[in-house]
Amino acid sequence: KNLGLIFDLDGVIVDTAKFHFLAWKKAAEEVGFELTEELNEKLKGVSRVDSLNKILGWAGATVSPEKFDEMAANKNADYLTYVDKMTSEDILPGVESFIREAKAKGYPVALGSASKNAPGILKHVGIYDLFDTIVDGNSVTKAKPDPEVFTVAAKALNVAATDCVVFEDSEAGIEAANNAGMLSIGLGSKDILTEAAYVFGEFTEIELSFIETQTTTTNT
Ligand code: G16
Ligand code: MG
Repeated sequence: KNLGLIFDLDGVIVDTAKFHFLAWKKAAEEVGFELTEELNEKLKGVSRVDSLNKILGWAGATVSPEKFDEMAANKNADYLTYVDKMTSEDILPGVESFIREAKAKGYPVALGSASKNAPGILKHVGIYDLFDTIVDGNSVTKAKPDPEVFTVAAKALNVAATDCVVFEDSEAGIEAANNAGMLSIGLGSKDILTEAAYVFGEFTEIELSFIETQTTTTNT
């Protein structure tokens, strides 16, 4: 069977989720809002513009279009100061060897990320060449939970959606994978990723042989 494996970036391959949180927290303070880790879950996997819209909504704040663009640009600049310090040591445990094992078995591998910074981050940590295709915030218009990022990735891999497995750390991303008709594997907490077909704490707990035996039809 020709499985296609699709990996989210932030929170799955690298722990940039904590950097997004710190940068959004600072941006939120500007409109007098304290962003909690709990609310931050709703921003994971969500595009930059949609994230800022959510924060402004929670804060009950309205800003001019110019101010909106400035806040988004400042958030990204802030975020990139953290990214600049990243090295290969910031790759999350087990994920690189998991991808290498899958590739050795001939399975095509894609990145499916909402981030416009995805190619830069992958180059930064030295695993850009590991992916057969990269679909990110520069190549899709509809943000997760819309399935677009994953359906575009499946097409590029030339694998049917029902034969694709998505690895995701966010509620929006799990929803997107389910909407695409793919098998959704959550990385994180079962209490948060309640819609995922399976949830694991980290990649060191996932056997490729287990993934190979699963299909979406067994759990939707
Ligand atoms: C990610 C993060 C989100 C972030 C989004 C856009 O996606 O999870 O928190 O807001 O990318 O990132 P950027 O501002 O770099 O374009 P993913 O899909 O890799 O988890
Ligand atoms: Mg993510």
